Amino acid sequence: MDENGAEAADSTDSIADPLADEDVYRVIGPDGTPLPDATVPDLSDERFRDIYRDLVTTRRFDERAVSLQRQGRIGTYAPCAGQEGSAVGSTHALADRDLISYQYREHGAVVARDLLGEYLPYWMGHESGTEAITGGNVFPLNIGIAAHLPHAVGAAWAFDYRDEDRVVAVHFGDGATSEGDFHEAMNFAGVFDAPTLFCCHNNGWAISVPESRQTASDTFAGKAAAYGFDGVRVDGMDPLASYAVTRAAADRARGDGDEGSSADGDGSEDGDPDPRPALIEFVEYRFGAHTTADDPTAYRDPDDVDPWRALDPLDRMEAFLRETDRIDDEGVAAIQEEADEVVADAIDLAESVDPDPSDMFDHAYAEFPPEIRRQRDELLAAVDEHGEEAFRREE
Ligand SMILES: Cc1ncc(C[n+]2csc(CCOP(=O)(O)OP(=O)(O)O)c2C)c(N)n1
Ligand SMILES: [Mg+2]
Repeated sequence: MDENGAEAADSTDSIADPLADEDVYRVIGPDGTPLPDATVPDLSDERFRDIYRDLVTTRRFDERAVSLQRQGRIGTYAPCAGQEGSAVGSTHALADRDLISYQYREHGAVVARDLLGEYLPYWMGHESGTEAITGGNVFPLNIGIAAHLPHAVGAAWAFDYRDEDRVVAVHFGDGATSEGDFHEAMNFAGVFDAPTLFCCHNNGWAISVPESRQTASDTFAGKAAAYGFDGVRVDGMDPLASYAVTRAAADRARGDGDEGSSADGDGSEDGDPDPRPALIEFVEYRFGAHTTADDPTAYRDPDDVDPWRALDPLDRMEAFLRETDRIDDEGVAAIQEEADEVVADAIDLAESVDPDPSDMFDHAYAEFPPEIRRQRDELLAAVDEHGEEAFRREE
């Protein structure tokens, strides 16, 4: 106990054995073999390979993005290595018309929507990176923890109100569940049947705060009970389990699920279940730092990562594809080459953005407050006097 009566955070009490929890849904084991009681999703060979390709592309992007940050070519970056399975698997389970709203680490969702080049400028400080992805039904990423959840539920409610057959998958971390916005959004979705999939990425940490200090609940999924809908735990490092659970939840949110329920009390007797939201807890781990500005050795033992590395979603998916004769050495090499190209093209595209310095003042205020206007005018006058080149960093 410290002087405030709080027990010291103990990194060893975050999940030390990733396979110990029996309530975590899995389709493939650590070696990629389908588990005896699991149902492998009924997907085409091409779709299985596409999922693998998106995992490989996301990992490649992650490695390049960290390297670009080290070279000063992007500002800060939030690595996702280890967490690709949930973002990619869940996005493949959605229709293209469905909306994705995410925190800042679920890059795999953007890769699966084929929007990497449009998105990367965000991390380079360009406004265009937040704007372009909306065309692919992805909301701009959100850094204010949980602040996007009420917006996501609002969008879902609007889809329902307009009778559009669309759901919203909103991604956030375990840390976000301690924010009021999380509870307000969950409550609203539960009461008004807003077709929302609350995708909680439980990676065991909110920067340096371990899961044990984040909640006294047994699980994050269990929090759904308070709002009258289902919560489910799934291995977020198993892309196929992530797919299966998201698909079932999306069907349920559309009112196409198997089980009827009158939890909202509308007593519908049309044979279809009432559409209900869902909370999906993806149990996973980030292999690297919180962001490129973080040093995880300050709060967790590097050895803690090893049991999770054994569940690497890329290795498991590749092993599954090889074992079921869906891919061979040549196929793996071709996918790696394709991923390299997609990432290189995205970087070229992002680095070709030629921003106007005055962009930084836009999009926050409809009308500039006097102080902001003064700063903007001063910058524009200086650019006029000295030329834009004078403000560019030497490469
Ligand atoms: C409202 C708010 N408070 C604090 C922060 C600072 N902050 C940035 S990331 C983070 C941790 C979030 O953890 P989690 O939701 O588990 O997501 P993860 O980073 O693990 O993916 C915090 C507290 C913030 N961005 N927004
Ligand atoms: Mg977290």
